[in-house]
Amino acid sequence: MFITFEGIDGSGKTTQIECLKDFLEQKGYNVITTREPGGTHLSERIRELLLNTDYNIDPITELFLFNASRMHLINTIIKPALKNNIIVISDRFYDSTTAYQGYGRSISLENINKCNDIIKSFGIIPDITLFLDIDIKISEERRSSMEKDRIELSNESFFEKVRAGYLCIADEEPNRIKIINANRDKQSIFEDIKKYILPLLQTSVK
Ligand code: Z5A
Repeated sequence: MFITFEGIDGSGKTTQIECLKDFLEQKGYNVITTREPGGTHLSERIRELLLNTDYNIDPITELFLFNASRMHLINTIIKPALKNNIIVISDRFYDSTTAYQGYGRSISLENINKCNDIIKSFGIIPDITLFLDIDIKISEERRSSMEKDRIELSNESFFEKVRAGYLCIADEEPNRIKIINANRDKQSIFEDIKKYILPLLQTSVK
């Protein structure tokens, strides 16, 4: 099973992924977690370039770098793990590209979909995507003490567009993408996540 988490920065993805991994492992499942951009040595190097504030990266270059990182992660980690019935939980996947580079950076959705279709042609499509929907102001408060990377330095209107984009994507694929109110405490959010994941476990091998 392939589970992805999406949401704007500071929506609590990392926190909830850790909870879900522990929960699934206690139930006896094999689980690996990964993140985008990153997750392999090469993809982590691409991540460093993408988030480095020294570079001024145009939107199309950014789009290709995210996809290069993704392809290497798929071939190196995700595909082999799924083949071995390991549950893969990824912090972000191609919905991030649609939300950030498509809706946020205004690259045409036609071009975004062309890239996403190449990725999908390798058969790696999330079984479920949990979109942690958080108010921009609350996410900013949660991240106020952290240093900002190149993308986090974007203005509030960029993140408004990204959030609106996520809501459009979720509207288009309600069976796969579940919207979770992430403005609440950690435990309440995790209870909702369990409600979506538990029914899927019946089809997964331990
Ligand atoms: N990006 C892109 O543009 N296109 C793409 O295709 C892809 C990515 C794949 C990756 O950044 C950047 O790349 C990201 C999108 C872009 N950019 N931006 N901006 P990243 O991986 O470094 O960061 P992130 O994914 O955006 O998230 P994050 O900062 O790591 O946040 P998070 O994982 O969602 O949240 P967290 O670390 O679990 O929580 C943040 C803080 O809030 C932390 O102190 C927690 O203890 C606290 N927290 C968590 N949950 C709660 C609740 N419920 N209540 C109160 N406090 C909480």
